[in-house]
Amino acid sequence: MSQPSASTSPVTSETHSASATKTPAELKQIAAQVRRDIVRMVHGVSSGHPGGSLGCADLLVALYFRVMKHDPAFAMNGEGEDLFFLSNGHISPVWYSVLARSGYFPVSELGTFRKLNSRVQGHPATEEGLPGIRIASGSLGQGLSVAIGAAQAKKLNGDDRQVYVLMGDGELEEGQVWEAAMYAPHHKVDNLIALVDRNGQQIDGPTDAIMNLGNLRAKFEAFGWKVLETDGNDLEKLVPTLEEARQLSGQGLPIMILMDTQMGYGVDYMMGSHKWHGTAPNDEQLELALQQLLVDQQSDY
Ligand SMILES: Cc1ncc(C[n+]2csc(CCOP(=O)(O)OP(=O)(O)O)c2C)c(N)n1
Ligand SMILES: [Mg+2]
Repeated sequence: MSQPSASTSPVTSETHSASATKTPAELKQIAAQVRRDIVRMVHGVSSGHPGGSLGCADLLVALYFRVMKHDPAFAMNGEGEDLFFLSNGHISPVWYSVLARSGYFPVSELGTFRKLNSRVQGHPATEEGLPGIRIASGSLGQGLSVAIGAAQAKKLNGDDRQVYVLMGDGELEEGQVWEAAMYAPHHKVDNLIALVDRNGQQIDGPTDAIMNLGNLRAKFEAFGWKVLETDGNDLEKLVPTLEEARQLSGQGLPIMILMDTQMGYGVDYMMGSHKWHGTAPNDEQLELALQQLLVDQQSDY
């Protein structure tokens, strides 16, 4: 199954800036490779969270390969760069893959996912010094608060770049999210672009059944946010929405993007149910997934 190293792949290490001009077709290819990484990582250790990871692959690829200004040389303070925080830390496979394929650390390190002494643990953490990671996450509900703090620090430092944070929809059931949601508009944190992975699923079932989130647009608008909605699995819609959000920043309001996705997107038998929130595919299921995730120039680690 081993393929040529990442250096021969179209998915190469380079410094990405907001001016990068990868087309949606190129981003799609990278996203398919990232999805291959995700299913192989969780299969390799029979654990982890493929569902949300697959659903958010298009977003993370769009951010790191097109929208964000960032430097894989990685400086913890991120001065002069856009910052990304993954609040729903359980979908670490997608983030690790995108970071590795952006040049933050060797793609081969993905093969150590969830293993003893690996830097690539089940939930992102900072103590191992993995480039790209600025906070430990996985305890749901905290990322929006952290991102607000980072955004305010940028303002105090005269740094005009943006802060992005991704949350799960089930994660919105955490009370801390709403305290942060109230704080950001009051303090005019308008260099913040928050995103919700609205896949309608959480660990135990559909969000509607577990605790209905109601009308999220109305709720965030009532709290004073500028709200955009988009299809998180259609790069032709997602990229323009991310660009619109950037245009809208700096106008006094924090920005919320409600992003409709499908848990497990790209692997047919994983879509449409919460079952694959935290279940790894077996050997046969992995092969089936890889057959559906085709890439022109495959570069599996
Ligand atoms: C504070 C806290 N409570 C519970 C959990 C366990 N947990 C991990 S993922 C998850 C479901 C979250 O749902 P969602 O944010 O929609 O993520 P998805 O299932 O869509 O990936 C739960 C309850 C946790 N990680 N942190
Ligand atoms: Mg969800």
